[in-house]
Amino acid sequence: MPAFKRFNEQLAGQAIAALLLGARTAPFRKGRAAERNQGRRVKKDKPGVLHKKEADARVRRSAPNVAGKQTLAEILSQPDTWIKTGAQFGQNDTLAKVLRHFSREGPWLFVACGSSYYLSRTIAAQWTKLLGVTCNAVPASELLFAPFETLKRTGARQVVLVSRSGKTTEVLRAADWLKTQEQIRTLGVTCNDNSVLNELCTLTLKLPWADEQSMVMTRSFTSILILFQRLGARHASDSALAAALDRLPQKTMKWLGVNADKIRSFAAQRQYANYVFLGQGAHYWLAQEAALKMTEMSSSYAQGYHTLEFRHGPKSIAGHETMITFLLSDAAEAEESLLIGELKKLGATTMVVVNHTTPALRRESDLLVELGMDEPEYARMALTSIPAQLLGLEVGLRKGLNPDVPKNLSRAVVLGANGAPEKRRRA
Ligand code: F1P
Repeated sequence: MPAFKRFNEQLAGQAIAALLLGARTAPFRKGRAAERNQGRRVKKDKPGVLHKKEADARVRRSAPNVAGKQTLAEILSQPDTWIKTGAQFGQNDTLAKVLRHFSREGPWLFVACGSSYYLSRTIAAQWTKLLGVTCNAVPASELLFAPFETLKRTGARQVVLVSRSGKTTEVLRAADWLKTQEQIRTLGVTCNDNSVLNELCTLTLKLPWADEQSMVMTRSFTSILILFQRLGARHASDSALAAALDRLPQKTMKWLGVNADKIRSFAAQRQYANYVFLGQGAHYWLAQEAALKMTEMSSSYAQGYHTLEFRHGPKSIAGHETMITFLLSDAAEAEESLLIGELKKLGATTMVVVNHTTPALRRESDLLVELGMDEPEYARMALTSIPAQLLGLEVGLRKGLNPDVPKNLSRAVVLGANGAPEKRRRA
């Protein structure tokens, strides 16, 4: 084995051991200390000054404990957070600042966990097409266990680390390691104003207004998606996309007024043993996110597939106990639509999310959700995410659960030095 490879193997071995044992470089220790201080600073606030966290906690305590109330409010607030995202990043021209630190050319690599990983995959798929550059996304653990292989395979020199909480240990450890790689520039993205990502990354973008009080990601997912769509539009000088994103919030407010209750009442009618979400291209990653929303909010069994892949085996589960949601794409809509009728004949219940409907789709869909937008497909992605958020919420409520506080989950997966999750807490 050539010396270079052996050296790399050893280094990788040391890197992995250090990362997994939670060994910290100085910035990370400093970062943790900064977090602890932050906690102490809050206690020293002047008497009578209500810290935001305490204010939020009082709102939580005062609001009648209606299951799913917070999650529903956050889902319906998405157009407002998109407006705030556009305004915030438009005002101080953060996007220009990002372009000064990061070149338009790739290869780019996104690193994240959970919904933030599916969000990263969605962005990577869109950027590859929009910017014509190599753009990948991996779960943070993939980078931690195969750091050099991941960088070699993706050729990444610019890495984006996405974490709504800014506390997910795998993401922070990845940022910690990347800081030791001189040739890499890192862009942190979080809804946490005080994340140690700030100290670990070359530049960090913060969206505190998009954070959720409840557990699962909804408006943080779509707001970060829109931020990167805006960044992509700026990179690609695509003014039509930028203008479409400007129009999206108002159009979505109207759309929610017409469709939110329709989706919620359909979801409340009955529950199924299996929930399937199908999507092609970038919609595949929205299908994965939709399946995760359904699982998190309702503890149901949900899976996501590439639409036409469903015929290659998974189709065996289609039947009266299966509800199948199609997120139809512009490129494959005609072929994807043929599958709807096939699965309906097998007894499955079908929900179809499509931009412009057709008589055939009306016939084959048990619930037809039409977006009705003239905007390009990218600009519709955030809206396309909403039906599954509402579906997961209602199925969870129908099962007597509280989607605001899902079973077994915490807002952030924080691991101890031994690699095991620290006790459940609201991060
Ligand atoms: C990622 C995440 C969420 C998931 C749960 C645990 O968090 O996996 O996607 O819904 O809340 O954390 P983050 O790194 O984006 O904060």
